[in-house]
Formats: sequence, C-alpha cells, structure tokens
Amino acid sequence: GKVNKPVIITAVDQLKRREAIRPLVGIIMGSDSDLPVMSAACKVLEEFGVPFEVTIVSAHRTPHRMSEYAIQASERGIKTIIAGAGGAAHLPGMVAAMTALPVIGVPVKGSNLGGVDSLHSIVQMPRGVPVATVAINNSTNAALLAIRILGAYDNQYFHKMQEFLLKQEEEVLVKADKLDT
Ligand code: RP5
Repeated sequence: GKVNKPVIITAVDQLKRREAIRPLVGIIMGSDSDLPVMSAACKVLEEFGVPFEVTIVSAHRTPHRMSEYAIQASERGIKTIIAGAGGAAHLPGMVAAMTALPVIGVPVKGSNLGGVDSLHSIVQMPRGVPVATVAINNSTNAALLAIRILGAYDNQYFHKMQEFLLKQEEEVLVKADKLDT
C-alpha cells in the first residue's frame, strides 16, 4: 500500500516563510528549554531595531538541520549568529565550523554543573575556528556584541550603540549621585 512519508520541514523552509524580515542576526538554541535565557537577546535586538530570526537547532538531536542552517545562513543575509546551548554545548562550535560568519556562543546553565560545563564546551575551541563566548546565561551581551559587529560597518547601529553606552553610564552616575547625597 501507500506509505505516507513524514513531512520534513527543514530549517530553511521554515525561515523562508519569514523572508520578509530579512534578518541580520540569527539566534539559534539547542532546545526550547534554552528560550528563557535566550529571550533576553531577542529583547535587546528588538530594542535596537535589528531584524533577527530565532529558531531551535540542535547539534545532537537535529544535526542535519544544524548543518543546513549554518551552510545557508550567509546566503540568506545573516551577518552574525548567536547560538545558545547547555551541557555538552557543541552547537556554537559546530555552526562556526560550517560558516565563515562570526558566531557568538551563549553558555546556558543546566541543572547539575552550573553552566561551567557549557562555558568550557563553548569557549575551548581549537585554533582556527573561533567562537566569541559570553558569560553564562548572558544572552544580553551576545546581542550587544552582535550589534557592535553590525555597527562596525553600519553607522546606524554604531550610533545606536554609542547612545546606549552614554545612557548606561548616565544611569549609573545618577545612582552614584543618589548614594552620595
Ligand atoms: C542542550 O541540552 C540544550 O541547549 C539545553 O541547554 C540542554 C538540555 O536540553 P533539554 O533536555 O532541556 O531539551 O542541547
């Protein structure tokens, strides 16, 4: 009889539906359990008005989706990839191995080893394949770094980053002032 083949929706099929966004930053993560940590990066990119996409790509559970994503990211106009993963956090490194785009890794804190496992998995890359690694669970900094990368060739983002830094400094000075009085 006729066997129904499973419909495989590939990462690129899925993302093509969102083509209108023309994302510059791709946020990927190993599992939906990483979303609470990675959503801070989405928030920052939203605030800076950077078009981005976000999806789940797992190095271990969806290796084919991962290679497809990494290989096609640059052709789709992505300029920087932020990859979050916990535990045996191979996603950022494997994606960096398959694209010439800059990859920023976010070590996600799991339950047993406090995120040091993820940190070491992401930061200890071999010579030749760098991953820019931020602090454990600090996807905010991953987004800020991605915006700095965009800002190096796009004045719009460079100026927004300058404004952000001034505002941040001002906020701390106001706090210091309050404490002093
Ligand atoms: C990694 O394993 C994911 O990035 C996640 O941080 C961790 C646990 O994943 P789940 O078992 O919660 O799906 O692949």
